[in-house]
Amino acid sequence: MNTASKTSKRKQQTEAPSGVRENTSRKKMGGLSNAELMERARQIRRTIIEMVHAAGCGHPGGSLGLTDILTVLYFDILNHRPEQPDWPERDRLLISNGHVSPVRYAAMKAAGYFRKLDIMSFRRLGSPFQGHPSTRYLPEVENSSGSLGQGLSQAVALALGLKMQGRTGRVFCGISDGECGEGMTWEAATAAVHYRSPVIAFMDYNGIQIDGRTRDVCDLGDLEKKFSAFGWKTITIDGHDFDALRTAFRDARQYDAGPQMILCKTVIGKGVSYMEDDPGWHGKAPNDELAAQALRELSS
Ligand SMILES: Cc1ncc(C[n+]2csc(CCOP(=O)(O)OP(=O)(O)O)c2C)c(N)n1
Ligand SMILES: [Mg+2]
Repeated sequence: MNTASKTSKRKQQTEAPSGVRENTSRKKMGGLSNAELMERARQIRRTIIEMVHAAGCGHPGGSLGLTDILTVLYFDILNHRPEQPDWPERDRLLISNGHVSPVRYAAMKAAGYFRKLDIMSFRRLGSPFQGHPSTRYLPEVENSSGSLGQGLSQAVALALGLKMQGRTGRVFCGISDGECGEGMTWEAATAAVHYRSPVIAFMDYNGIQIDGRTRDVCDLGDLEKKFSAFGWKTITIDGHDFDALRTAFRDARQYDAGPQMILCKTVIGKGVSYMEDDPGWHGKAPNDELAAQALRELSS
């Protein structure tokens, strides 16, 4: 069964009961104030903590660090239809650093996806919400991941393909700074310029990877200068500033003559005091006490 037919099969299963108002289109989701986006981000952060705590494993740090970015994308930028995930004209969001699956699942759920699926089954045997997303079990996620460094290549090619087909949807792709230690990232960076792929990439630029700070593990240098030197249109912004994020992504939509990289300076573990900027929270679950503290800090 191909992805499209799997998606429509799932769509039939997830049809909302009559009378239930769906959170349908960008029109309905757009137009949110920064305060409203912030509130959604807070709820998404709570869900991340609950999912990882319930599973007893997972990656809370990068997920919390990316929450503001994904909130802006799903609620203000992406042209998508949660009730019709295989809509051909949709924007695509690929996430290459798949370990941040908690934020992806939680943000998509908040935006109206997975209406009849339980994201709290995260990481359980047989759950569609695998630790690293797979289109085999969850076609809505657009790309499978786990092996770092591959998503940018996929996105570069997909963006080019959609453009050649005359489709209006744009391709967004999240990568991490740790992935810039992967050679394949730079092959994608080269090809994107050669073929003028209109991909809109953004980086979780938190200065941290699995073994510690990127400058200590394998110094990546100035990543804006590197992408710029490869020929990408680049900008560095604060990945927790809603105005900066909205402006950068909106501006990016206006340009399709080549690849763009929005480098988002983020803080790993953002929103939970004991996780912030601590590489130790790259990939472990909080215990009962720490989860309760996190949820207290994330209460309104
Ligand atoms: C090809 C590949 N090599 C190594 C790993 C193991 N690994 C998992 S996460 C990670 C660190 C990646 O850095 P980053 O995404 O920046 O981490 P974060 O900021 O989320 O802590 C590594 C090396 C992997 N998943 N895939
Ligand atoms: Mg990182």
